Amino acid sequence: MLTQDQIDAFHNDGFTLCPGFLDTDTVRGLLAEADEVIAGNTRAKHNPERMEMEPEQPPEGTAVRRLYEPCSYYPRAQALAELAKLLDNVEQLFGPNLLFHYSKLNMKPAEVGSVVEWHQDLSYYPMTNSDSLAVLFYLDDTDESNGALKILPGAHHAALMNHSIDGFFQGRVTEPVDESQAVSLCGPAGTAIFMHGLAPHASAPNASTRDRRTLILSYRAADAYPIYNGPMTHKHDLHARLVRGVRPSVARFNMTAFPIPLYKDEVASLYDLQQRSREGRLQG
Ligand SMILES: O=C(O)CCC(=O)C(=O)O
Repeated sequence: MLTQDQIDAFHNDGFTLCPGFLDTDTVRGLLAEADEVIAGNTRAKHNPERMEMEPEQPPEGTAVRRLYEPCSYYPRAQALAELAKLLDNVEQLFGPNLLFHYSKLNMKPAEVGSVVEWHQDLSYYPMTNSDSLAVLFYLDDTDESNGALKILPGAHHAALMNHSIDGFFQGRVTEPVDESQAVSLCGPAGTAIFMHGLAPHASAPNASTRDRRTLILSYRAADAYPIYNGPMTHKHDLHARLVRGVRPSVARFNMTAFPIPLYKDEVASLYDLQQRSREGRLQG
């Protein structure tokens, strides 16, 4: 179970760190499963619904940027999503009725792993309430040199930061971020980070010679209903499923306003969106 200090840290700072959450065998199993999925894929030939490749490589390059929805498609990751110990922890934070929301495995491969710019997860999928979190499992020893997660402690208490320009969603914070307030979350393989959906976070490219694979599972309170925003709402909720308790028939609200992300064009992913934003292609 999470200790009271960990629960307090989650509520006060927007995150809590649990080193040793996964044992070595579980980490090895999850990595072996990912290796099997990735084997034989190249930038030129892969299924874009299951994985996204690093763009800065030749067509025969094999560096994967992200696996999509491992907890829906692959048995070891799926078992993790329903692990009682994990759900017990999420229940300590958000109560007995819980939805699994989505999953991804960010590969951040050695020497090429892409940047993730500052953003808040909930800016992508507005909900009636903000009881949403991501659990990030480091599958490699992680420190600043291979792209540890950076976070702004306590910033989840404030209103959602601006993620738009000219009314169009950019997928990244567009107001100044005071990086001097950021902390880097480092830890050995097996560390779990429980991160609130409103916590601003980012990570640098991986310039090191060591991979930084991170399996990310998102959960939310079952009374957090999506605010309808066209096809992206459906896309973001495709893998949602009840994993504990019941689905209340009444949506709970805990915010007075929620910015709606207005997409300029169809985008493949956060990376794609942030890249287009950097290039100034998402403005009015
Ligand atoms: O992989 C990372 O460092 C951050 C992941 C993240 O924020 C995301 O995929 O939304």
